Amino acid sequence: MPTLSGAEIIVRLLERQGIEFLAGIPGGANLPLYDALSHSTIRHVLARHEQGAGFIAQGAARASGRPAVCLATSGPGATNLLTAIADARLDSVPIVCLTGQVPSPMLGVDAFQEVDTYGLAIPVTKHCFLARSPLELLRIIPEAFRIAASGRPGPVLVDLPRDVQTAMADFDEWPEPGRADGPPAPDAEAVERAAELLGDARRPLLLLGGGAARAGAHLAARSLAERFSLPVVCTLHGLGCLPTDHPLNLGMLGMHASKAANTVLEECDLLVAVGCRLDDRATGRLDRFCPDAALIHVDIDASELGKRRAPQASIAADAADALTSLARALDKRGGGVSRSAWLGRVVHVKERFGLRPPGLDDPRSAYGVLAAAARAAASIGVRADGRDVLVATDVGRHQMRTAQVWPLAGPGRLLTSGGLGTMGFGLPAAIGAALAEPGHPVICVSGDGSLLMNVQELATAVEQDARVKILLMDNGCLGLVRQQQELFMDGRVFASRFSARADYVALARAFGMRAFDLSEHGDPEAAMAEAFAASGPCLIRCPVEDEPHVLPMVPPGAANCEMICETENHDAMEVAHVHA
Ligand SMILES: Cc1ncc(C[n+]2csc(CCOP(=O)(O)OP(=O)(O)O)c2C)c(N)n1
Repeated sequence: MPTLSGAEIIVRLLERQGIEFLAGIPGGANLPLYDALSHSTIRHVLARHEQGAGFIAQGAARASGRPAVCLATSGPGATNLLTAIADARLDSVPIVCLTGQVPSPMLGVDAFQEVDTYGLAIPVTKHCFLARSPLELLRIIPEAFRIAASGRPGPVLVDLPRDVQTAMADFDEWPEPGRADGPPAPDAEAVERAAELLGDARRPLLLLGGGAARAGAHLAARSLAERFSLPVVCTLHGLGCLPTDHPLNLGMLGMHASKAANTVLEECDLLVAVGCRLDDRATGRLDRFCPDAALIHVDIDASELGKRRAPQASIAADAADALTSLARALDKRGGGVSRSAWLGRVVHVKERFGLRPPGLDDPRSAYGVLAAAARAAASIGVRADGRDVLVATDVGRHQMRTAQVWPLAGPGRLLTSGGLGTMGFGLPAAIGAALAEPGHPVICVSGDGSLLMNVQELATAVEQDARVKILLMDNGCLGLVRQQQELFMDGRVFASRFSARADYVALARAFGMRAFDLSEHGDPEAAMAEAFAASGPCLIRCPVEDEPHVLPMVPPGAANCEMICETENHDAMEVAHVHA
């Protein structure tokens, strides 16, 4: 019968859970937990800001698909963590956040470093616990992991008053580690109804989101698409589900999609949306999204079905299971309509309206440097098991360019803050990914605005010798904001230029990181390949002063078909309906 303190119980439960490392910052209210951790085999990653710790955990969870852990003390430690938690909630990332709290008898008296962490966290977590006794931890900690990983994943917070960490408890048995519940099986009737709709559709389109990527549904999706002639579009988090050069792949939909993708959405008569929540960045003005289409919605989270648009059929299930059942039901029905006119139209639209980013061949341009980096990464990144580089981004123009042109070899390779759009995500998320998946080089595409939001984590990257390669797109401004001011505020650029410019190469070196300026290298691609192949972190400054706008772009509040394109500013899209 073990007799252990609450802090020791937590650490043993984390070990039993298989946690290999966690990120955090100690303080008075979580010191007992840190003391217990000092006797553990679990590696502690000392972040330099709690938001950094939260994003390190997120990077690890996104890259590995398993829940990851971060720690913070009470008060400012907990509030600093909240942005990373909210970000995990919107992007469905399983993290378990353990926060120190003032001793239970002092709760509610405005004690030193007391905030109502539980109350603050409720709206941004999937679930929240306030531990009241060390024995209760035997239930709460495995439950936190179960909830974080089950169904639609998300962040769970456990608030730990200091006295709960120090109190001793006797107990008989360790609980089983918390594991994800099995997903609900696809309902046969719902599958049948969906198969009927899909069987009869003349212009169907498959939309794959982060849920499809996370469920490993890319193979089932590809097979369905190829066998039943469905062109495919992806959300930001669904990118990589189909190879970039697959003939049925139209790439990303929505705000920065190709005109081809948004045109096909405009023309489809059935949208099969899988593992996505039809958020506004993807749909544009909702009442004008896929105006002629019926909707089949597949999501593991039943509360997403009908949340934004009423579906004609819906399946609450794991994406891979649902797509496999759907294919089986279609096989049983047999026959089906010819979709050759639709596929012909898609080929035409792709040829005519596919993305043609400017400067792709010039490694010193904003798009070209990414294309060169992707080639350099491919030359060193692919391992025998076929796993390649992971790409983390920050938020801004560089993020959308990466989504547009980085050729992803599989799902889940792009780590990016899609829902909350949090600048400062990139560097710490890349560190977490590199630590969780040490075989993968991780490339972090950042902007000079975003990098400064969690620049302190350069120290963490160096300390951990994380294999993170930062491609810093240095344009001296908050590029995406400036773009919006130029396009939508009649060119009134305000508060979006930096008049004081940092020397980022010197800054990285000051943290002990290797760094170089791409403009000083004759062959940028070779210089990047060399940097990517080396162990440890590195910063590569890419000057992109006169970058063009990232286009196409759907103006805020507009319909996707009102996107601004390269050549025909503000012109509505040509839409030719095909009734084959
Ligand atoms: C924490 C946070 N604050 C503000 C914003 C609003 N915002 C979106 S993009 C952007 C500019 C990003 O600049 P930078 O990182 O330099 O990237 P660029 O657009 O220049 O490529 C800003 C301020 C945000 N997304 N996140």
